[in-house]
Amino acid sequence: MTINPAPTDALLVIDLQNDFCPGGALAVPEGDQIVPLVNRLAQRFEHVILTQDWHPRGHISFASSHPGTQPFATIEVAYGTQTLWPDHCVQGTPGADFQPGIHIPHAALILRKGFRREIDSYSAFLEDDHTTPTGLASYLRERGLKRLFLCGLAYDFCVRYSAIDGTVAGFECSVIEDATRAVGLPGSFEDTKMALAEKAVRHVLSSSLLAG
Ligand code: VGL
Ligand code: ZN
Repeated sequence: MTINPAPTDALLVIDLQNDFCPGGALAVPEGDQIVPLVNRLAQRFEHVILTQDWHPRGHISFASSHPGTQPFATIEVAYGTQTLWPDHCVQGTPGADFQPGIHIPHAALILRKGFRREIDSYSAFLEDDHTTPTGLASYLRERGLKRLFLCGLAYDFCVRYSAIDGTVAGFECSVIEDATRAVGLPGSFEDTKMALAEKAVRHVLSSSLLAG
């Protein structure tokens, strides 16, 4: 199958930042390996949007903000269950910078998320209270963008929730399976596959987008 990106399609590159790559604070296995592929995919799209996980110090998602807890444990917070992480993507630090191999000069929007201390935001559309919008849906609608292809990090967190919220907001979402990698907490990869299938989010391969 060949997919030719249309002028109403956008590539959404999720959180391709140093802290999510090997050597980073919350390294996703092989996270850096998708960078050349993402660069090539981006050339096929007129519209590219990058997201950037962007937390203040003392963010609610950091285990260090909750004495007595460890990274990867979960706690209950006002908006539900929160997985705790090592401190990562702290605003203005090198870990929050984009992976230096990314070369997408025509990307029109960099959307920062997770910048409120009291709410995490996996999704590029809604913060984790599932209510507070980031503004992305309005941006896409105003620009006439209808179909989204998602890549980046991490498959089982920010890619997952962005694809689901994007679908609920009325955008046709596909995940480019080989241009993403998972954190891989117990069961998280399998849960994500099921959750995306349930919302009719498609999985496509980069080859189908690069062929045409
Ligand atoms: C992410 C965990 C914490 C992600 C962000 O980008 O998938 N995961 N913050
Ligand atoms: Zn984060």
